Amino acid sequence: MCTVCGCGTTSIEAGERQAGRTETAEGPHRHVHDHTHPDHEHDHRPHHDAHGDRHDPDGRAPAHSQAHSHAHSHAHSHAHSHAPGADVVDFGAGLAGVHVPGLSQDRIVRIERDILSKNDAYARDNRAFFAARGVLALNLVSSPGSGKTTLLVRTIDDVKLKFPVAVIEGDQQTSNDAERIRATGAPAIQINTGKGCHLDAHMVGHALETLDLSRGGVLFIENVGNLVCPAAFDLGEAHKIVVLSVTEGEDKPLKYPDMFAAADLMLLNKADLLPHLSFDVGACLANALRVNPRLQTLVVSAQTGEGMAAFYAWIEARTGVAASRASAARAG
Ligand SMILES: Nc1nc2c(ncn2[C@@H]2O[C@H](COP(=O)(O)OP(=O)(O)OP(=O)(O)O)[C@@H](O)[C@H]2O)c(=O)[nH]1
Ligand SMILES: [Zn+2]
Ligand SMILES: [Zn+2]
Repeated sequence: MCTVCGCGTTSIEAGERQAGRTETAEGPHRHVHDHTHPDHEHDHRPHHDAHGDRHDPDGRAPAHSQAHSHAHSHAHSHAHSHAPGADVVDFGAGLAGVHVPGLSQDRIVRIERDILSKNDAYARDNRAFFAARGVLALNLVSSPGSGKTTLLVRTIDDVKLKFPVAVIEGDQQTSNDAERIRATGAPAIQINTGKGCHLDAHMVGHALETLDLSRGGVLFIENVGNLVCPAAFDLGEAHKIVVLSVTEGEDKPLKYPDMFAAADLMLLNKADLLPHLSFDVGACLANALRVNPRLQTLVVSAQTGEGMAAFYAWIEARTGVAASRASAARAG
């Protein structure tokens, strides 16, 4: 979890901000704060202080302004189990399910609850924003390199005449993926998370302020390549889609169960490579269903297009639902 990772140096790409369109804020929440814009410097604090809403950049305490040292001795208890002679040392066995040096399990649970409840409030705003516009938001999660961007590029090329598509790209650094998406003609905005290992709902809310999002379209959110942390963060999406590639091993759903439990659809990608591997598709799907019996699964190749039509049908069925919800909301 991100109490471990120390996330918090996010910057939302300024290149997409149009000249003269500073904070026109079509997005679900309007507030500004200290994130970096590559092309200019400004201090948002007066506005930020003025609106007084829940907002705490990164959810972390202010940094100390002066270096200091303090020597102390302390006793601490360990929340991991390693019975003498056992061949497993389990750091996930405690109350918090995670180990953070220097923090007790109770404290981790409290911090995590606080971070997640703030996130959930932003996610609700995002969800309301999508609902009002009939936008279907899909959050793509996976380990690095499973093929998310390749899959998105092919998907956009194949569906863009049927419905409008926009993309939010999450990466620790670089705008490479957003550029690959823009080459398809679809609007894309990059969120760089710096040291952060996942997108959160607050970051997505800011990206929505500048993204050119059409009513009734599909918003793909490509999360940071990481099979762990993005599972915990609701972005306001309709569905998480986990992309697993056949080069990663069929036991990934068992090793990283949270992600497969959080997803509604699994795309097993790079199927074109199966003739060269000893990967057991049946075993992989069975493992995924053990973790999440409701998970839908499709075997695809983003490279050859195999299986992709079924994915487009899955999306299209859901765009209809999003659109009819939006018109029902307008009517009633
Ligand atoms: N053979 C094969 N290669 C693929 C397929 N999909 C993606 N790749 C390759 O896998 C590599 C990683 O693909 P990306 O689309 O960049 O993966 P990603 O999930 O977006 O990566 P991150 O954003 O870094 O997490 C690239 O070399 C792709 O060409 C596929 O279906 N088959
Ligand atoms: Zn993390
Ligand atoms: Zn903010």
